[in-house]
Amino acid sequence: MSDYSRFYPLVSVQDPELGTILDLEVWRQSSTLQLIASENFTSKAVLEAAGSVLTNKYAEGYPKKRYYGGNQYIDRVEELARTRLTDLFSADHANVQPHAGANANAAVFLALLKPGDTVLAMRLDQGGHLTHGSPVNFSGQLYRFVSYGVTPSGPNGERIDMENLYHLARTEKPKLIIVGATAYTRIIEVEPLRKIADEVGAFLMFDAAHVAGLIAAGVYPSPVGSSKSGKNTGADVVTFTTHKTMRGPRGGAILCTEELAGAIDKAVFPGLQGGPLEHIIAAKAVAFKEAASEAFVEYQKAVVANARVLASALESQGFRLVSGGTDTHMIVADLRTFDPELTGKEAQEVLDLAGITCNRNQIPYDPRSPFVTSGLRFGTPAETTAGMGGSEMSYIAELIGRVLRNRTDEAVVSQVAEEVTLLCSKFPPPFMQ
Ligand code: DSN
Repeated sequence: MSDYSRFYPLVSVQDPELGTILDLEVWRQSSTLQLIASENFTSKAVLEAAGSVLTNKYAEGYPKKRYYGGNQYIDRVEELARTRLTDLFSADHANVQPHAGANANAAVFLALLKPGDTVLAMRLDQGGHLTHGSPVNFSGQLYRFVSYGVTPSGPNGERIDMENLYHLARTEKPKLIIVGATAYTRIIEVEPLRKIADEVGAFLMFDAAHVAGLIAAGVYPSPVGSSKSGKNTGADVVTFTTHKTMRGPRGGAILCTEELAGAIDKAVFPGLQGGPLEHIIAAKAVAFKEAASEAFVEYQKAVVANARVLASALESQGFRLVSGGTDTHMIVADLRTFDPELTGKEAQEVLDLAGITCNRNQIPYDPRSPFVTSGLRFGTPAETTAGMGGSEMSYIAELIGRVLRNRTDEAVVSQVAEEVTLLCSKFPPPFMQ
């Protein structure tokens, strides 16, 4: 391991205990493969803004409506982030204060629902998110969630079951319909959902946590709605995280129609959060500027192209792909065709030993529990940022197949780990460059 103290010279001297741990994480991020679909490498400018003096400031409230003095420059930071975000997505209104995607979703529920209200959302075990009504999450405890899922596997299978969704919308009369998922590899078109929401008088929320960067770059259709002129053909609210395909700092954001702007802002603050993290909001502003560039469009096209190559190379290794492939940055692989005995848990652990970082994931109608699973989820955002392309994706699939086929053979696991280190040394993440 090299000396990474140049990244945190004061920490390494003043707090060597923490410095050593940071060294290890820098080593891990730069010398092993980052294939978790919800992760990315930010630019150095994003890191710099996130580590800026703005962390010293209390700014409860919103620009020009703060509860503390001394916010004249902070206001400009937050205004910049909001304007860049509304411009990027042609949105009526943006709130950049949510500390995370879960907070963004919670704020929407607080703004639009009363406890006990019915919400229609995607099943967690078929691709949905914890905050979409899981019984162990506040969402499932405060609201009455009804879930739709995906169609059975087969040609064009494992897609959102629109017939069932429509049926549930008409019979359950939800106040809110949520679309958008954490393990769904196909494009979700907003127009038919808007029609269903209008017919049953529901609000429509699109959780774009995973695909926000793809949307910003125009490689995924925009679900963002507007109430400014005529009929809204998009979602009433779009929530997302800023650290996945958006490639910004860890955090959340909300876009909504002009009509809902006041309610959403009130729900974020004072409804849910206190002082905003203005250093993170500054880093979001940097990321939103980066996302408006031509280079970002090219990057997102490469993310999707890499995912397609990785998907088909994994299929050649014997994995069945949920939905048969991907339109996005993400792949969900069913391990049972590769080896019926292999669980997602064991596969994730062996891949970790070989320096290939991904996460186990349930597949639709998975007979195994969420802790064990029959699937693995992979994503290309981080390694595409590091500069990898199609030939590296094919090679990675071969490494994954080789190590999982020989998972009890320590020599093979070590050999793959060495090859991973060599590969990663040729594609350093931005913070190493
Ligand atoms: N959205 C989850 C993921 O996709 O990893 C984290 O909450």
